[in-house]
Amino acid sequence: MLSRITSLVVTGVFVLTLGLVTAFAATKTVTIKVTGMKCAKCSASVTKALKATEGVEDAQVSSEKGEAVVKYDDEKLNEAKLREVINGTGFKVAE
Ligand SMILES: [Cu+2]
Repeated sequence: MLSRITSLVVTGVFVLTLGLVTAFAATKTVTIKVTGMKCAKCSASVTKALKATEGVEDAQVSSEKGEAVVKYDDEKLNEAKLREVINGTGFKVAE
């Protein structure tokens, strides 16, 4: 009986901890202005490069708007790194 309560408590603590970790795992969304994209192929290549980057959870790139909306894990990436990735595609991040 006691061990059953113990295991229930352990499970409860585990679930709580997992919930907290999930809540604090910072997913950030940033909008980065990108210049030079002319068509859907341009935005597709930026999207591909971003999505291939470790820590990027989602990337929506629009050549019409000239921007990339990137959802990323704050613990693995930062905005500077994302700018580097975009610059690496040949398109330029607008400062
Ligand atoms: Cu193009």
